[in-house]
Amino acid sequence: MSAQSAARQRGPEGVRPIRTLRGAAGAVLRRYEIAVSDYAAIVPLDPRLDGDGLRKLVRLACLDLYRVSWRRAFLATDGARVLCWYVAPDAEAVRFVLRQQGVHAVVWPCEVQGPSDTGPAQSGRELIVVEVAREPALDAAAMASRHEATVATLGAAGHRVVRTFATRAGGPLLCLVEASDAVAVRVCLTGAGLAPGNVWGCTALEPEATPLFGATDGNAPAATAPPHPRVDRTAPDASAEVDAVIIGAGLSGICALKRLLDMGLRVRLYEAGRDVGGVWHFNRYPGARVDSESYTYGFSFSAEILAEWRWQELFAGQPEVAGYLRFVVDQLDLRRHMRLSTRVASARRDAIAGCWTVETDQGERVTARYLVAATGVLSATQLPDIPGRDDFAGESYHTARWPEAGVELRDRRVGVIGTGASGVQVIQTIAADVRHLTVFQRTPTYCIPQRNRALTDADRDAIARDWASILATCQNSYSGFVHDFDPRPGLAASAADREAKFAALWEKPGFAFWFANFGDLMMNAEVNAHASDFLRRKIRERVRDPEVARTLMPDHPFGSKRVPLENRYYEVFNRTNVRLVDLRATPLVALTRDGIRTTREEHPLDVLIYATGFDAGTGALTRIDIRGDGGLSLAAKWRGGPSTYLGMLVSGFPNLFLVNGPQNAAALCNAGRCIEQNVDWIARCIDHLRTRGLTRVSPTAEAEAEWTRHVEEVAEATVLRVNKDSWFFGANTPGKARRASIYAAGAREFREQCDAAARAGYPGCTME
Ligand code: NA7
Repeated sequence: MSAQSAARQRGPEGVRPIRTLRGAAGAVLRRYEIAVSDYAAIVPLDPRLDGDGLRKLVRLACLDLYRVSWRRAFLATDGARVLCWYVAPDAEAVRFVLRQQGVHAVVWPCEVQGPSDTGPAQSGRELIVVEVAREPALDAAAMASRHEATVATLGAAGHRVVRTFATRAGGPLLCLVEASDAVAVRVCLTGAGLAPGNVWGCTALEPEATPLFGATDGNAPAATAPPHPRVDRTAPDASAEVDAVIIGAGLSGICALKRLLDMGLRVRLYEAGRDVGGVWHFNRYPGARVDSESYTYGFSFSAEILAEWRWQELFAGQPEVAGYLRFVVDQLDLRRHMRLSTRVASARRDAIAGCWTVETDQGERVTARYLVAATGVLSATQLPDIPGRDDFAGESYHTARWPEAGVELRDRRVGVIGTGASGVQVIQTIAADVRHLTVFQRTPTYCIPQRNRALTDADRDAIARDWASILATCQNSYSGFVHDFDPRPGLAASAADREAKFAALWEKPGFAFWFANFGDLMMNAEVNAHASDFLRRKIRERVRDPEVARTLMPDHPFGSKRVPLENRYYEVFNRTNVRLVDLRATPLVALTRDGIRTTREEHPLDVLIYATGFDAGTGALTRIDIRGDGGLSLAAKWRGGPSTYLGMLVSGFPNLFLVNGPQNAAALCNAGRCIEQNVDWIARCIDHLRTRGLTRVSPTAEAEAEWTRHVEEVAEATVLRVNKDSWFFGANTPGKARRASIYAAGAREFREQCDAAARAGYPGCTME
């Protein structure tokens, strides 16, 4: 290829194609300038895979590299398996997927070991060699000599090595050799049971009528565009005016974006994080894990996504959930509607123009008719204002702002403040690795066993087969989970039957003990007391020191605070390197240079972890300067506590929609299920306006007051009335007015109320 034609074909990322390859079926695969990081996937070959299917496979397996442009990709098959291999430009890591080994999207830091000639191939003899070594003991010198041997072997066969690189992290041995003429891929994957030097013929890809990996730049020929969608500032939504702005790219924002785009709206989404995922992007602390059965947590609106995503664990860890959300966004090609690393600073309603003006911390300004706040129930972090906080000389981290690079905790003295869901997960995960762990507990919580496990192919087949009924169960349950209350009242059962039921529920995974318990568990204090007593006995059985066990036992009604799911949490307190500090008995006085001082003593620490939660429900909204009609600020309006209509609309703030806002059923709900319900209602409301030529919806002050009263009334009818000392009532945030911010009647009742309002033509709202 001449320099001129190469320049002509340069894509928007400066990608330079090297050459075009033709496969056996006459297909074309464009190749791009060689870069440094590689990605490979080996999956069983499905005989039904045709050209489109293979392309989809490539795209699927690539998704974890969405942030980078693809430089090359190809497929090879030995007749039973398919190998997909991609080359991408980020040099810090080797990423690969080995689905057969149950390893998914592993990212290992790597070191460049060999020459680094990034120039385009001049002849047909160059190679790329990637080796990932299994042996953890392999040092740099041994790895280098392994490379030398590989390079020598290849050189003897007449190949010129362009570069090699390797990692010393654990994992199966992977050695990929790209043959210079691209007619074959040699695979040496001993960890996968393949013989070294297997040669698989390349599978041809179809000519690219549509780009192989997604969107192209309109100015460049399709084949030269980076073949995977990127955040593209020149994407079609670059105008200063759109129909809707969405704040947040967590589950809610992604769901809302998809739905509004499907309705034909021009939509712009802003996300403060540098990637999509919302809480799943930020909560990277060790042990972060979803408490919903994974397969019920994701979106249900796309049959393709349901069919293609394979959950690995019954309760997925943070990397898997974050990977799922990236997968969804890329599958749906949503990135070009997003601005990542961009925080919405303000949103002001212009009543005359009938629009919202949104300004970001990046200086962007856009107007939109609709503003959808998908900011999350639990996303605005809370750092307690402890005296001397800045004096501490060690490292401190909030669980929900965990560094992407991770934190070295091994052999260090670590303190954790907080024993809510996040604290429990981090404590049980790190206890065995740290030199000493001090757990600072203010209020003990009832934790129930999560009983996580890997999902098998048989599980996944059964889930796919029964999907319709699983979804129906979730839709019709109290909290959107696969569990639902037993309609029998707890006191109708004999003491022995009650005990037997508690014991059976205890053995079940997830929230069964909470949401499949007796139907009046949350209403009847006596039934609740029996369940609470059962759980306290479990703590006593599991914790050896009776005094420590007593400190871990809550005295509030079960379920009146969010119930953490645990994996051997209580056993942590039998370890000699773990100490539980009861902050009720010995309150926290100050942070010192060397650690934490309580009224009794000083606890020396190297690292302090704040698992101290969030300014729940309203925090993420009031931290943005949102001003409605007449310049009224949302923060000012909610000074006395949140008030909304159905947790989704706010009087005085026309066309502002809250997904899972305060006073919604969402806080106690399986997020994926309730988010879809919220988004569906919002979309239908917008559709209602548009089909009638209307432009504005706002709840009446009366309807809002009525909903607020109803939310309070429901809370008073449950065991929540006994314990308002939680984020359910804003009690965990100093200075915040206490008012119920969750709708305790449950997701099913909530949906029925929402649907009734929509069917009746939104009687609680004015529409113009
Ligand atoms: P939570 O559930 O709000 O837990 C926060 C914990 O931090 C809780 O144990 C608090 O004790 C404790 N805390 C907060 N401030 C302090 C101070 N100043 N001193 C001592 N202890 C303190 O947040 P999580 O992140 O664990 O979980 C939030 C949600 O994320 C969870 O519900 C899941 O849905 C996912 P307290 O109970 O207030 O006495």
